[in-house]
Amino acid sequence: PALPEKLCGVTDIDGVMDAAGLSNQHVRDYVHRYFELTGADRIEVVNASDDARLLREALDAGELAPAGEGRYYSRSHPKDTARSEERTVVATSNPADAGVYNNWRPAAEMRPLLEDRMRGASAGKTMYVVPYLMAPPGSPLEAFAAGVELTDTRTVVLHMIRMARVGVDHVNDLGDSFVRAVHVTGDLDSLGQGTPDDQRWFVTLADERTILHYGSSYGGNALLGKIAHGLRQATYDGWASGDFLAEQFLLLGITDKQTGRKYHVCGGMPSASGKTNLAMTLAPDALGDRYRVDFYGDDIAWLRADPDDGRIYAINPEYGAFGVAKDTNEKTNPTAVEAIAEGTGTIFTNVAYNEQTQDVWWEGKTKFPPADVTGWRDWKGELISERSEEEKDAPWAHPNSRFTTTLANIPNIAPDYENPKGVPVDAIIFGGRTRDREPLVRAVTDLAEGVYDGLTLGAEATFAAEGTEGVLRYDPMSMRPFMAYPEGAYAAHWLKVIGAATDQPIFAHVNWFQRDPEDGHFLWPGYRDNLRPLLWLMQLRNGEVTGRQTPVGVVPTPEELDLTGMDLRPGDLDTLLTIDTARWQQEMAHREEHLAQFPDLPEAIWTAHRRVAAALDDQ
Ligand code: GTP
Ligand code: SPV
Ligand code: MN
Repeated sequence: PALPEKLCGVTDIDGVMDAAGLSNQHVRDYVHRYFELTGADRIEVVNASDDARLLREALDAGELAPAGEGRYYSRSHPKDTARSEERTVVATSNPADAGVYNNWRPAAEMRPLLEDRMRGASAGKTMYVVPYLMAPPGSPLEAFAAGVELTDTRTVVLHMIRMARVGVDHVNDLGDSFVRAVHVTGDLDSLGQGTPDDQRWFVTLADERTILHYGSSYGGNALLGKIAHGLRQATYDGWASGDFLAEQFLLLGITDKQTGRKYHVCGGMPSASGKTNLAMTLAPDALGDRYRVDFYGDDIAWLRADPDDGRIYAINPEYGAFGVAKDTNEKTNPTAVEAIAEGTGTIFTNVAYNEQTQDVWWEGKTKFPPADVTGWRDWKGELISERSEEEKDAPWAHPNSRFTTTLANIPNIAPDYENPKGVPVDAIIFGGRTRDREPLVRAVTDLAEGVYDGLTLGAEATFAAEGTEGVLRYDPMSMRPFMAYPEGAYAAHWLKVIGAATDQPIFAHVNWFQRDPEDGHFLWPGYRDNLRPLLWLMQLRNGEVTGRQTPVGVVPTPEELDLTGMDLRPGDLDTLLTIDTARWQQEMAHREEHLAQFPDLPEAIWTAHRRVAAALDDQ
């Protein structure tokens, strides 16, 4: 049906909401309030079935370009290409909610600040009303999963339809229990991004279950169901309700076809450290047809203890994948290549684009960029053929360029990925990019030591300015940018939720990124071969192998790892499985400083730290 148009300066908002079947009065009041505040010209209520029409409109408006059959290309503003941690705040009314990483501010200060920025800022635009659900319908955690994003940008809507379950049915019967998520893009040309006069703010008013984001239309800054709700709001809700954990975790299943056993592994790796790749992995061909790996999720998992069988269950609240394009190719990730093929509805953002052939390219898609540069433009839209001598080696794609594809496109999607209950978790793994010290895998069988390991997760500093060489940028449980309450309480909540399970998962720390100190090559080839240490971990959990006890956990013996078909360099395997005591002792001093930042850290975590330190000293 044709939507009522703006009449004499007054849009018939109620008429639009009636026509779309949006009946929840609390939602309607919220829409009215922000329609007036932002000064939008029109509203439109979105259901997932609007996708085809919105795509056509976006193509007509030049917001998207075709990237072959059933695929799309978009470019973000060049000053708007990633999440901004400095401008991200969690605000509540309780100063005791301030932690080290959550950038806490008083809600009473932030709400007016954001609403001032948003006032009139959507003039001339359409306000899209996007009701969504961050959970499989019927999940025990559904009460925390519903939200309504209001956004003034059409491509954000198209991303939301791919990344979340979208439609009015998800919110009509909920009364007031939905997250209010307002996104206003602002004038990206004049927001002073990254300068002392930065105008952007990305605020989660956690105890009001309200998200106000101003000044970006990219990724986690703008798709509010994903990071702002699925992580920041949900991690706060999980703590406030006492019921669950929300973590930046991948979630996968491994089926041993020979025995019929199925295992589920979830885990945290900091942003850009390999979650999507691990969840989309396939069993290495060399292992024959013995194992199947199922994708459940690549970025967010919500975890709870189930009183019925005493196990930890995990769901992926998302409905799609927002994956890093760089280095995605047939060899590293054939699953991803298929998930983003023509006909999948995939949207690429900030890769390179050929306007004549409608082809896309990014660093690592092929070894070298296309030899014939005719028609190719880089992520900023500049013609490659017109690059100056200084520009000629610059990347064609932005390093944080991404693809957005819906879960159903992923060839190894688990058959039961929509099971509302979720799946029982056998192992929780943590892994960061570390060039030395961390072995390929070390298992941790004690709960407090596992939580301690998560809290001391880090990735090596990538810029000299970010830290001293060899010192990690700690990223507890890979949640540093998404932390919403104090770290001491976070650790206690972890001990409580996982401790409530009578059949607890095993923990492990993994590292795919050890390098040779001489020539810098990766000691472990990674990607599909990462299944091998996970298989060992499942065997350890089953008591089929014993490994070798070290001060920092149980490490496989070389014979226990299935290395069929690999040709590791001599010596590399030894390094991959060795614990360098001196290097670890250095690290323990840094950990002590890191943990000391958090008041109220549970004593069990300190005990675990001291136990590891003492075991290293005994070596
Ligand atoms: P976010 O979406 O930002 O949270 O990132 P992510 O953790 O999902 O990381 P992703 O899987 O997209 O990988 C990030 C980068 O690491 C990509 O360029 C990958 O190609 C690379 N990578 C992933 N796994 C491996 C691996 O096992 N070995 C090596 N050497 N690189 C890897
Ligand atoms: C991350 O940065 O960890 C992401 C991408 O998953 S974004 O949605 O932009 O936050
Ligand atoms: Mn992520």
